[in-house]
Amino acid sequence: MPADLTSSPQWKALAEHFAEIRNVHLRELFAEDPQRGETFTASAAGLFLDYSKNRITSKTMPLLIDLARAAGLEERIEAMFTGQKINVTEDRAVLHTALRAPQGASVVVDGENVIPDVHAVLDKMAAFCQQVRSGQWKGHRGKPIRNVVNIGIGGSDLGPVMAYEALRHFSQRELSFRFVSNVDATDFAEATEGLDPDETLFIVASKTFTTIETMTNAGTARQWLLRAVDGDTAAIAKHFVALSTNAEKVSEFGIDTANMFEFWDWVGGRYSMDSAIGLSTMLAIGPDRFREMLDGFHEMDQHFRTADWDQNLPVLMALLTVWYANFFEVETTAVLPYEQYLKRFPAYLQQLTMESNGKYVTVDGQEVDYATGLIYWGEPGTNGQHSFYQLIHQGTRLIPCDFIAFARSLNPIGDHQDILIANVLAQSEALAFGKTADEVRAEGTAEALVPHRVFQGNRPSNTLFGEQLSPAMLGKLVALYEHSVFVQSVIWQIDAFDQWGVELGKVLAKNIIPELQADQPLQHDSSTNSLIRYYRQRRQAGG
Ligand code: G6Q
Repeated sequence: MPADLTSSPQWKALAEHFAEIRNVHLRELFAEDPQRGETFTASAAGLFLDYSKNRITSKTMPLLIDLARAAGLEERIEAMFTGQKINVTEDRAVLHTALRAPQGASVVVDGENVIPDVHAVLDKMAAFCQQVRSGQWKGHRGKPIRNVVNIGIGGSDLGPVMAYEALRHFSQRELSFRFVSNVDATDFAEATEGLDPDETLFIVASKTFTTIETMTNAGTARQWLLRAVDGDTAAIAKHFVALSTNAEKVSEFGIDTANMFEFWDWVGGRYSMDSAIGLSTMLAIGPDRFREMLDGFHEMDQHFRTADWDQNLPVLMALLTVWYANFFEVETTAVLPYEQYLKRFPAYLQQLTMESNGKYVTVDGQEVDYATGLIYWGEPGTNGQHSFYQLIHQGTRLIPCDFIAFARSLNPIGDHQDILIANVLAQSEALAFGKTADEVRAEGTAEALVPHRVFQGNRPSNTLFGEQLSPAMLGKLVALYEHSVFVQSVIWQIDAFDQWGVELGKVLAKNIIPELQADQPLQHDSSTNSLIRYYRQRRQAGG
């Protein structure tokens, strides 16, 4: 691995190449090479990636691949898959790939093969889900479960919410699913509004079982249930289950560890939707479809591990991200699914990408002198076209886009799908090629309006196409981005699997809570002190 990335020969070669092509327009690149739309593509695991509308020539990807090789990508991939402790700041293995490995595989951590444990938990989850879904599992007063409320935050929420929305089509519609994450009581109040406690199951999802938001919401849920059953704590066993690594805290809370579904410290929160944290997903779609999702993840894992890098979807997407972040100095990227079921996918990706690669020091603690993680954002198309796309088309910033689309709708009605797909294709075309002043004039536009109606184009995008959204397809898509994030981190030499940045605010909030609740001397900065006083004076109505 180069000690200093930006002075490595591979980086310098890229900088020189960038100087040559920075002003070259996609119009020229397409005109020069009529095969471009076929050459710059790759397919794997039922996903087709068209990356031809990127600002690259035939030299670019080989140079980026050289950079990845020099950064030790090959060894890092193997280190991850084989359970080495690549999360160095937490001294942990990073094994989300083991969560979807087939029975019979072997991944050894601290001398032990973890795969049998993974499958034992999956079996326990499946047995539980079958009981709940069939109505065999009864609440405390004998009613079957109709409502499932997942309480969790961050990695213990975003994956489950996203997956539930994405796979709603495959869900058991008699069961309703709600998600509580925010410590703002409104979240709990609205999520439980109208629910019958006798028919409600709470899933407390927390790797550590110490997260203040989740523990506060879980405590409130317990009171909500106990109020309905005249304080009979025996009801908890029928209405609460836990997803955690911390059995001690789970039983301290009052949940029988027989109702706990375990995972392990080598599963990072934002990489946990395919662990026990996915219990709500399995309840919704059933164990067989959950297995299909895991198989989709695994297929992409295998592709990532074995395919040549010039045909490797996660590697290609990661290298393009590095290209834009470090050479074009792009700051954000938009993820634009043309699939309504993926409406929470951009929010999910925000955590995956930004918590993983929002780091300013390398694995060995050196401050970097290059940009790392991009800002991810997005909304489903076509909605975004009628709001923020304006800035992508005609603003002053370069925003590479990932368009995601499927050939077949899960709800084929009339010609909706053709209209939807025409839009996604039209957007990437418009972004790449734009509209010149001559073209605008030729339409008879008044001269004063010409500049307003010119589209400069040369705005890059990837298009990811699949046949149809399914549990397996979702697994492939998530794994694709997980591995892309990892490849980026290897090049940037950062630890993609820790999240120290989340800590400071948590500690400070704990200190402030008692200061809000009782009058006591304040020793913060003058701004924080005065905000605390403002709140204290107003926290009670009429106070
Ligand atoms: C994810 C982060 C973070 C975490 C939440 C919830 O990678 O670590 O988002 O998932 O803070 O943590 P618990 O699951 O421990 O409650």
